[in-house]
Amino acid sequence: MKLIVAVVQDKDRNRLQEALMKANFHATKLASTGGFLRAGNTTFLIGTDDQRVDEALRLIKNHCESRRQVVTPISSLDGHTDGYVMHPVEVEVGGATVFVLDVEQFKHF
Ligand code: 2BA
Repeated sequence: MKLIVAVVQDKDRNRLQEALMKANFHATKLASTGGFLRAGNTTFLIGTDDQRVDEALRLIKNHCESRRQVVTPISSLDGHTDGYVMHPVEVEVGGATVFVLDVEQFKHF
């Protein structure tokens, strides 16, 4: 069994959730925040059989767009910039950042 951890943009979360449910994947959606943009994004946890990993990755790829964003980054997680002026930068975000992990045990009590 594998655990797929997928960080996606909020704009894509509903489409992806619907597609996962329609294809009978079990998924948990968490509200998350990117460390760089400090903007909200969504993290999906998807537990699935090894044989269905490619299918889940395809769904994620097909339902998550990459977008360009102009942002003024904040230099550290606590927001302290120590007097430095941060300049706006253009970054390409997403479609999705995905990790696939081996699951040692799965229990459902
Ligand atoms: P953020 O950390 O807010 O990053 C948003 C986008 O900003 C990134 O898009 C990337 O294009 C850019 N970026 C991030 N760090 C940068 C840096 N130090 N310098 C220049 N540009 C930078 P994505 O790569 O598509 O990442 C989207 C979101 O996925 C990230 O939001 C973060 O929440 C997550 N993520 C990405 N890589 C990760 C990793 N290795 N571990 C955990 N989460 C990750």
